[in-house]
Amino acid sequence: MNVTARLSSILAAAVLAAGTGQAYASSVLESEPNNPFANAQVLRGSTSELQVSGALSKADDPNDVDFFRFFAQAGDVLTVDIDQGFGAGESVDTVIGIFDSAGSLLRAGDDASVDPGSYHAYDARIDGFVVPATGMYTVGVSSYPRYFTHGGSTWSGYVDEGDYVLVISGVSVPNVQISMVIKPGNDNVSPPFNPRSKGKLPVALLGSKDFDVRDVDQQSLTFGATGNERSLHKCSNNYRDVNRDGHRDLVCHFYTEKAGFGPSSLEGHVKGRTGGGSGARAARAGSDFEGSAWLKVVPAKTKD
Ligand SMILES: [Ca+2]
Ligand SMILES: [Ca+2]
Ligand SMILES: [Ca+2]
Ligand SMILES: [Ca+2]
Repeated sequence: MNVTARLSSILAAAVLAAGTGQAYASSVLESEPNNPFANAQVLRGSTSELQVSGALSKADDPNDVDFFRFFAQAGDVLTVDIDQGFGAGESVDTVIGIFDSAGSLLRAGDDASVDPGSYHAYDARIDGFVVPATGMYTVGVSSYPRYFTHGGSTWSGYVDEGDYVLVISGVSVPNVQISMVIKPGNDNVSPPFNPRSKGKLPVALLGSKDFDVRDVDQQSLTFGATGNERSLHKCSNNYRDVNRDGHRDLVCHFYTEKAGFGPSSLEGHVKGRTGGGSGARAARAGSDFEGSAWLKVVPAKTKD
């Protein structure tokens, strides 16, 4: 297909997608190389749905297949769905597989009934996959007749090419509870402060064996009366062990004025997410966390 035809088919697909109520605004683009299995692209999301726009393309690899890795929890019921792969100018007949972290093929999927995001039954789908254990899982996308086998290799055969959208839904959003201290180093358990202060409030996010503070995406941090306040000034990156328990901690400074505290505030809340990094750290990343700590607000002076 020439470029103009390609472009008009993409536009046609976009218009049709809009017509069916399907929106892929939050899709990430595939990042090659995402094969073989060990090179899977890690997908992270703050919602229960992960979306990626990909292509099986000989320009990527003469035998292109695509792998995407994500975190899921035991009991999650997943739908893994290909949309816009075949029909309306698209022409790849997709097959998919779900693998555990060791590469065992747990489920395979091929043609399905036409759903709201698909034009043709050739788009693969797996419904009702129950996640057996909390951990990392991988979805592979290939084309008929190159079905997946254990380890992420495929049957040989004609290499089909084309764009697709992969939608993984039903992933539970992890929400890890962490410990924190407001005004660390102050011996008072509830250090008093003035909520109208122009100053900054130091908060220590306490690391543990399950929470490595180096994984924190610092720009994601919000802190204050509800935990949604965008009050971050900056974090210090020396990861000092504030409470001397052998785990690194992260001390961040937040603008007191932006934290939204009032005279009746009892607790401060922090919210954030892990993300970034590489290697084993990236594999652990991608979960939301929150923490709370007591605070004591200086009583307002009354004139009487
Ligand atoms: Ca690809
Ligand atoms: Ca690939
Ligand atoms: Ca579909
Ligand atoms: Ca198919």
